[in-house]
Amino acid sequence: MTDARAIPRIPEQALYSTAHNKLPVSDSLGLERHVAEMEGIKLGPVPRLRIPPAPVLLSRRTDSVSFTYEGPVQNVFSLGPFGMAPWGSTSNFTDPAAQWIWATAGAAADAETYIEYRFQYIYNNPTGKIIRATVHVIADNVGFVFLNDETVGKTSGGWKSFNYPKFNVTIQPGSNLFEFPSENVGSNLNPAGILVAVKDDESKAVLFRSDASWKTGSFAYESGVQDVFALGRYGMQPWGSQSSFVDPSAVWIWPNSSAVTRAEVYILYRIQYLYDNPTNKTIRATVHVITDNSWGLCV
Ligand SMILES: [Ca+2]
Repeated sequence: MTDARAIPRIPEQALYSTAHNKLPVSDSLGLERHVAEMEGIKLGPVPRLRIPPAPVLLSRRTDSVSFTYEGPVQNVFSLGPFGMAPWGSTSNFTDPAAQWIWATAGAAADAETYIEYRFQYIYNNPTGKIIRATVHVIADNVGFVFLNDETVGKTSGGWKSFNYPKFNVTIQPGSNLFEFPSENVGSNLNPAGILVAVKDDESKAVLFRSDASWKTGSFAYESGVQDVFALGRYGMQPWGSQSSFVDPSAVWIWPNSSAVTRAEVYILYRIQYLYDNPTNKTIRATVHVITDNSWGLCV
């Protein structure tokens, strides 16, 4: 149960040795193919790589987009307009009508820290043309700006400064998904919110601003999941009960029903469980895991 085995792969040195270093480094699949061919291994056709365009390419694209909100979403809470306490009006924010929003009510006074909320807004550009615009954002405390699944930039504070974060973006024709994954920081409950306005660079008109119509995303299972098989309770063979596992009612599971006696090796399964915390408070917890054979944990 302790023999962690590495998944075999082509050593990195082989990919970047002198013989191959004229190949485009970004095309790692091509590199692996090239190495395989040099070693006399026949491979099937290369699947088309889906490489997201770099931001510079995005600004030239004029194809229509139709993004939708990501995951199950709920409405945000509007905390109040620009100028409100505790943030004040020192920043001289570009749009005084923008509202501070957060995922929990009362966040202008107190909000949990280190919980990431993904604030979302879909802007429909009906013009049939791209719009060059500027995203103005003040975050209490930190986060990112994403546009149509691409990272635009990082946010951090700004309510005390004229120099709060601003980002140039290109809005495509169609439904554009703006996302602001944000989190409050600190060792105790403290104020949290984000304030956003997006302005057309040419007309200087506000295209949209943060208000109660925004959504905040929560987590969902990733697509394509299927049920696991229950193999039997803790204590069962071949694993036994020597570990004195914390919960004897826990059940051994695996994606394959015959895994007690026989399971494929070197296949990485992503086993997921969605825990819905109904308390509206942070829960500090310990994860107890026994795995045959090796594992990693994402929360
Ligand atoms: Ca804060």
